[in-house]
Amino acid sequence: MLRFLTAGESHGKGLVTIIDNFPAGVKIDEDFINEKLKLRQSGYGRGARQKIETDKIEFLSGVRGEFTTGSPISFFIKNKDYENWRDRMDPYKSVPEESKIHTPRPGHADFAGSIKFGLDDIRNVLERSSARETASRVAVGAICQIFLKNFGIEFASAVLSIGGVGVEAAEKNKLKGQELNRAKGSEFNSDPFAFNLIDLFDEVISRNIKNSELRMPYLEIEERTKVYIDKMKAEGDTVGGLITAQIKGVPVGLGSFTQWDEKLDAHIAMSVMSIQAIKSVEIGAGVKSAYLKGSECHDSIYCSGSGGFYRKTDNAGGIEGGMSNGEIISVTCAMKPIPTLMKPYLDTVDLNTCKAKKAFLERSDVCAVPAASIVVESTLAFSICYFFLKKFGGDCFAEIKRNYDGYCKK
Ligand code: EPS
Repeated sequence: MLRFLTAGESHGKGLVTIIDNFPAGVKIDEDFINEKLKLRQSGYGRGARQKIETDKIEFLSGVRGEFTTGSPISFFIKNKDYENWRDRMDPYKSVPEESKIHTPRPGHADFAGSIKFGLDDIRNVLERSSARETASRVAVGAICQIFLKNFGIEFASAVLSIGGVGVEAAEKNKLKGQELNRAKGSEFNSDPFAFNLIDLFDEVISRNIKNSELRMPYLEIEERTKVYIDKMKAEGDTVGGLITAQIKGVPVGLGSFTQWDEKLDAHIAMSVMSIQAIKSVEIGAGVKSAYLKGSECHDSIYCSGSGGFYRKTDNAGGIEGGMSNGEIISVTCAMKPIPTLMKPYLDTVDLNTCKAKKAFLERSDVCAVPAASIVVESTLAFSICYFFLKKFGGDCFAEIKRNYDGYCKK
């Protein structure tokens, strides 16, 4: 069973990750991983911290001569900012009373985390709950993507809207350019909230996402969104948004209908929901399915001339009965605004004295939605890799390839 563990604090020495049960014989492209790490650091609205860091993977084990060996893969990602935090993050030096934090930020892990672990300094919670940890997860996802690319499985992600900006323009665009939509002819397609049906693999759309500082599929809404982010920054506030991700080339039958925890959509929901600040996960038409009739919602099945099967619509988001059905897997999720604000808007209390306080102010990102879209793509890559290895098994690449080819030939 493929699994991974991460460790590390936001201002500690760095992040350590172990991936277990990854097959041998997979050629590792370090540039691809570092490119994904760089993408995760970018995006309009990121804070000063990203100017300090240049995330790069340093393999400690499990990769030799460019190929995985089958042993646990471990790697390190350095926190350059540690130099500025040495004193406060030292494993041996005691923490002076005046530098301890006792006022939890509403919306953060601070409150429940410090009560749960009996901690008298909220820094012990915030350091680990920080989204800095997502650098590890992006590297894990990139390694999974490298493996899955060998089987024609590709991933894409985009930001649909930030703080509500983008929704209206996306709708306008969709109405004037139906050809950009994958699911042509579907009644659901004309719905303004059918964002999940934007084809992220379309040449124009994917070029737009690549050229956009916000990773948005429609460049004309980018300027308007940036103005909004600037306004939030000036107000000392933060903003969230909607993210979508798609996976192409997944064979029929990953996941299972036989047990609750074998379902691909259940695993995907857990993966995506585990990302810091994510508050919802939808697959395919998602919430909208509740408003459709059965005859509108379900994707009719057709035979292609070559002996395969296809659908004209994809409201199921590529998953039926907990299994991939061969169509594009599409996931949409909502990210809440980051809870660390630059102005004292939120009320809180001192956990020691119970006195009313304002939430503490700290350097943060105004908007990290573009970065989170890369994290979403990465966690999906782990989920797909997990089920791919379950189905096609094997300890080395050649064995897995034989199993895959045998299944696909059937
Ligand atoms: C974060 C706060 C900011 C972010 C950080 C997550 O860091 P700092 O407190 O050092 O300014 O930049 O994210 C990262 C460091 C990262 O690499 O994504 C938080 O409070 O969660």
